[in-house]
Amino acid sequence: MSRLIVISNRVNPPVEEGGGAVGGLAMALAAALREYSGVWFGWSGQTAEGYTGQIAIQRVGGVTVATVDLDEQDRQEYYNGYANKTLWPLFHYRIDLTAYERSFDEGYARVNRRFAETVRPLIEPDDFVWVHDYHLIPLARELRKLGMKNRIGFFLHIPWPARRLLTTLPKHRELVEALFAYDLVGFQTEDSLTAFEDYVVKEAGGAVGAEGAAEAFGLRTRIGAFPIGLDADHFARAAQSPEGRAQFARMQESLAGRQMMVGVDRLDYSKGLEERFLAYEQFLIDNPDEREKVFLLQIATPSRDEVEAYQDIRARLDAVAGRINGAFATVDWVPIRYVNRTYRRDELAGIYRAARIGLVTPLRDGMNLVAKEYVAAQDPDDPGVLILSKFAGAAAQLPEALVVNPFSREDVSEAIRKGLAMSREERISRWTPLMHNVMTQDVAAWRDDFVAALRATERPAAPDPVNDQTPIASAS
Ligand code: ADQ
Repeated sequence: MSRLIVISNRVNPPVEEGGGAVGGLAMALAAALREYSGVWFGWSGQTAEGYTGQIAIQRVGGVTVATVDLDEQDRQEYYNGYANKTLWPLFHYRIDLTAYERSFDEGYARVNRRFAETVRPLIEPDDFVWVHDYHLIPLARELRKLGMKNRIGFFLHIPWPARRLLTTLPKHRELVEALFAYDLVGFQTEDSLTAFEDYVVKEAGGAVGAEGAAEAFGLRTRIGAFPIGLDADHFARAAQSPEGRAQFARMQESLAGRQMMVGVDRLDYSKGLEERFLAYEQFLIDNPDEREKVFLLQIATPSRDEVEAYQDIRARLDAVAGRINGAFATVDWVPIRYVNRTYRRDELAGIYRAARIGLVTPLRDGMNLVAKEYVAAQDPDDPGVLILSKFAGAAAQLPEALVVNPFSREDVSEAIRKGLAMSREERISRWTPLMHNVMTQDVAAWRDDFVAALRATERPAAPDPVNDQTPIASAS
């Protein structure tokens, strides 16, 4: 039976099934790898002097993990540079923060080449390969150059940007062309898929077919939307676990009769944290009688702190939270509890369950798993209210949330007021379909759909009757 080779920038398998702080994605991939007795390859997170390509192989939680160290220049140009200062901001619609530097380009190409050369000997002819995220877009092309004929799929965890934005990238054509070396390219949402198709047709002069075929640069691939889900069942149970219950009880006690709103995010400018704080301030201004009856618990884990834009947003959030607290706090009430640490998943589940409102207001987000976690952790008899940005991929799947425009303080402020006042009956009637979606469209369904679609593709090198019969719309 063919094995599955997963390749991502960082490798993060759970040490043990159900392990404390591990995310659902890692658990899902680890489960798939166990099923297909595969290998997970990526960067160790460490740097060494000069790239050696020496692979460290370990067995972790039943999964074979293969990692390499990068050299310092790679880390700066590829990881901090092209991945996190160029592609991340650009794909999140922040061209004001996007760095267009040639050395980043070169570092990105170099690391993808090195990854391909290093992982190549681990891959057998029957294996199929699943590459993850924006760090590794050119990887399949590099593997093809080394003669690899295996089926290779790619999944983009972040949004695909609008054509006009993407064309600000000096080598945008090269980047998109690289995607055509994959057999299957998956996006989070129909929206991203449509934006990709728009580029293919209008910018690359290619064509897209009804059956998920795309053609450009003289190459063909399959494309599709595969919305990622949560390890929902596990997460729902975590809220009821001893640790989840203990955290819930601890939160209940600290509420002192007040209602809690919760936000949980990586500390990232795409998550709309500053706008969220300002919208909450607007709510406090608009609803003076609600002050002291509610507070916001914002958990924000620092990330990518070598990148200046992340240092800036962190400093701004400290300042805004401090200012709001200074302006509104009383001797026994602080409007924003702002916490910069990481919690175990069962603790998080308990915290979500104690919150009347889950405030998930990114300015742009591929999917956003926090929205789904909030839903999964609720008490079916007394669920809370999800306030969700229309610019999170999750909004397409979770329309029963209070869907808001995170750029509008008034809009978010009104949703908070509505959420706090919402009857139990309405909360239940909104939460029920949300929970149904979260439970059925879970991470296992996502993984299985993608892997099945990848297995169903045909290598174009062989005659490809499916593709060849697909009517391809001409560029318009
Ligand atoms: P992220 O941008 O990291 O992921 P998200 O989907 O919200 O965003 O996932 C964050 C995860 O980190 C959640 O599981 C959350 O519980 C966890 N987390 C955040 N803060 C935490 C804390 N303080 N303690 C413990 N856990 C914390 C990218 C894309 C998303 C996409 C995912 C998966 O940007 O749009 O949904 O990949 O594809």
